[in-house]
Amino acid sequence: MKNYNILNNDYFCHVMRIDIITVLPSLLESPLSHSIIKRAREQSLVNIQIHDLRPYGKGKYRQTDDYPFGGGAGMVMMIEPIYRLIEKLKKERSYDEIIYTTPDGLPFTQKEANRLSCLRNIILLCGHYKGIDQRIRDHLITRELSIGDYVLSGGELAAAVVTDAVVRLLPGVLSDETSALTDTFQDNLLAPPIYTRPADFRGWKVPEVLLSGDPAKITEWEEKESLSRTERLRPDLLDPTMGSR
Ligand code: 6GU
Repeated sequence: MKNYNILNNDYFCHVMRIDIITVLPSLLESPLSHSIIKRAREQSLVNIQIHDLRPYGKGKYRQTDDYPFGGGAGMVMMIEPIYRLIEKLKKERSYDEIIYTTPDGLPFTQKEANRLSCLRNIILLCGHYKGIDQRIRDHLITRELSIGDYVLSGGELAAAVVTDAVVRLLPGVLSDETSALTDTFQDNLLAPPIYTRPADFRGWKVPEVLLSGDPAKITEWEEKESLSRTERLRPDLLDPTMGSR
């Protein structure tokens, strides 16, 4: 097992725990129950708990949202249900970060995924439609993250994205062959093109160099392709004045 995650110097002692709070648990179950994340959970490399906020709702109808003060369209998630659930979780363990997924949060980047992967316990609170009572953000939330400049109908898909990006970085989740070190963004470069058999499909040929068997030449070609792809498609990644990842 390759421990590229050198900051996480006591990772032997614990399993990262991610508690996700949502009014739509089923929206999160499936994205976090397949492939790499599924295996990571089965092997206890991460403990992901999805919490339905509904039972913590108010009154007979377990209400979790209400009309906004001052009027306007849309409902706002109420303080009490979220407060009750977060307090319950906090009594059981301490949390390094309580994250709210929202389009007006800080941009979620590979750098942030790397940072979160070094933490022990985190809560992800999924925003819903219009948003949540500002006092939750002021008093309970420690970080607000957005996955991009577009609006989703809820924070669930964003929470699934954040969880996926973090879990695959945990020690033991990826094999040597699929090491996160070669990912697009890990070095601010896009990945080079890849190919498999057949070497010639109806005249669509694999680049000659990849069939050469010369590892040094192949690496040189891949680095050149990475760089030219990045210059062409994402010049912002190469320009440090346009923000770092
Ligand atoms: Cl985190 N939530 C929502 N609702 N929309 C988003 C987002 C988050 N990130 C980008 N768009």
